[in-house]
Amino acid sequence: MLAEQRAILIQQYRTGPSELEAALSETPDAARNWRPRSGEWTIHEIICHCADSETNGYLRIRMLAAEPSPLIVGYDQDHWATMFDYASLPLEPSLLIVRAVRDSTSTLLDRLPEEVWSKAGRHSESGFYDATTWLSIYSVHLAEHAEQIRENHRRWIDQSQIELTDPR
Ligand code: NI
Repeated sequence: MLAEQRAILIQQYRTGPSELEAALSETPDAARNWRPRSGEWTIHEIICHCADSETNGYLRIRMLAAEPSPLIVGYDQDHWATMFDYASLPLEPSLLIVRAVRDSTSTLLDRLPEEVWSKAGRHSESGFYDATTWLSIYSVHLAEHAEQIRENHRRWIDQSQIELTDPR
């Protein structure tokens, strides 16, 4: 990957928390715990997932940069959501975590030496994984979840209207 492309992805990574916060701020409280469908996350759970995923990402890029043969350990994100009962967790610490992880790691990314970007690591489930793999995934991670929040919100509005017009 060219340094210019990388700089664009790092910039996307940096602005992720603002996108997530903006999407969340547009949703009313009543929509945040609404589950679109069994097995899908609520808006509240999406935010909690972001905190856990981003902290994994925080550690992963540091392992990739600093360790000689980095091993990235996969995890079952749906299991984490039920295991840690995301639905009952407070939202604010998760938002603070996401913001702090990204602010801290953006600075680190700007300063990584060139050779780090192509140093091979391994993911316990998906195999080959290097810092460029990492950046491709995490640069869009929060933007994708911001879109998922907007989509949940749209669907919540739709079903609210169905309920309102439903003859009883
Ligand atoms: Ni995710």
